[in-house]
Amino acid sequence: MVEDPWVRTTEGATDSTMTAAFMSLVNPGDANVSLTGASTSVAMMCQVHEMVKGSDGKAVMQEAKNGVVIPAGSHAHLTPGGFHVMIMGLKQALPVGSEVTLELTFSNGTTKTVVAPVKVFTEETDHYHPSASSSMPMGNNG
Ligand SMILES: [Cu+2]
Repeated sequence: MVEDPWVRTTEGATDSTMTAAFMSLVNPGDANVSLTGASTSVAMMCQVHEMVKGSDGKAVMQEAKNGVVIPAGSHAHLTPGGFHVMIMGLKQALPVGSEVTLELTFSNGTTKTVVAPVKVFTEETDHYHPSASSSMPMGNNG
């Protein structure tokens, strides 16, 4: 189950080709499940990202190869500064008040469609997505 999904607006963003989605994931089952991917019609691609500490002590984000594990009978949170669904290669602006439909893919083969409202996130946006574009393929798409 997915609770409180939201997507960061592109309004005022330094890089309006990408944003991120956040949410809470609840797993009422008796087996661990991972969020492994996502897709949306408003962008070229999505990736599950995690924040890790780089060698210089700064937080950097990278693809979460194993996705976000939602323990059996528990929950996981996608939050600014932690796990998030990176939305890359945006085809349109995402003003506050609009909505993004995301299709989430889980390790047990299920998918779930959620409608996430677009909201403002002002806190530390600058280092939140540092120089991500250098490692991302979308620069080639013009
Ligand atoms: Cu990211």
